[in-house]
Amino acid sequence: MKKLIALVLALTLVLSASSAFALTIGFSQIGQESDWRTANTDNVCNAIEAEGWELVYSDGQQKQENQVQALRNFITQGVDYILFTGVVSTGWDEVLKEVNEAEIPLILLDRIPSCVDDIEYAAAFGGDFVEEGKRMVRWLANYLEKEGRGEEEINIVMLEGTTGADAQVGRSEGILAELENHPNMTLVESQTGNFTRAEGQQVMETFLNSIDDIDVLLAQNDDMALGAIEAIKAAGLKPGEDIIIIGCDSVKAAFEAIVAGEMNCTVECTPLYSDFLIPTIKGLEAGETYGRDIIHPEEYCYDAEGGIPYTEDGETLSIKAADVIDERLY
Ligand code: GYE
Repeated sequence: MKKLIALVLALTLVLSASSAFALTIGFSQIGQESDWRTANTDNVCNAIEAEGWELVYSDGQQKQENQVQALRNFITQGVDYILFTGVVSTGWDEVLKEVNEAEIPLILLDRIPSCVDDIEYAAAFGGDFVEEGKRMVRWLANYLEKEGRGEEEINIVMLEGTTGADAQVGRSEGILAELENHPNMTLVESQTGNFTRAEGQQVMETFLNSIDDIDVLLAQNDDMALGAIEAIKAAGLKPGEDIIIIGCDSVKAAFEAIVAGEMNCTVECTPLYSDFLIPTIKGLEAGETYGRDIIHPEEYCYDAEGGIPYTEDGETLSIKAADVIDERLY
């Protein structure tokens, strides 16, 4: 009898140990460059752990070679799923084909690689970066109109994200395309600030030193806008008044800057993927398929007063940041 109890106990332990890690998920993340990234990492990792799945997390520290190595390690370890977002768009063909050959379901998140049409993936979810760029300029044009400045000559500087990142390429494309519709707006200078506050601040300093009359800053993420605000203050100017500042992401720190009158608008790009990701993995486990569509979340635009159109049809209006700041968790 004792032997039987011991056997049952041992079996229970083995079973509970294996079911505790029913799935092993490898997540190759880009790095920790921004508030957006921190929120994204926390959201994805916490959700996986809350399911009781094993998470193998790798921080690529902005280096493609680190991410390639991480993906190869996931293959060697035989993880059940790979979550992947690439620091730049190109150069993933070979390693993602290796993932395909290993028959590990690949879930593309956030920045979609340029080889997307040549690889197999189980599901894909990320921001519509071209649309986000367009929204930044549409909001600006409608804001200037409301301020009675619709006909004015407007000098714009731009802080770009990491060169070659899907989010940089897409937002630049959207911004440039939409600027074509506004001959009174001139993009006088554009440089990368690598999506970080520190570089946003440095590059804005050089803009301020070399360009006399800056009316608008378009920052391809909020962190760079927040860094630039410091540079603008240090130059004795009033951010949000002397220079109109538009960011992207809609992190809480940007809402705070808007409420303080130091920033004018932030176009949303949500980092919260878990509500998509967890049901998708459960669905895949149950044999469902998701096709090749890249799913974009529903996103908005926030500013000081609300009421400014930013979609192509002109029908959706910006939301007042002060009204939602308490709900923003990141
Ligand atoms: O906008 C930026 C982050 O890829 C959408 O990366 C993401 C971007 C986000 O560093 O803040």
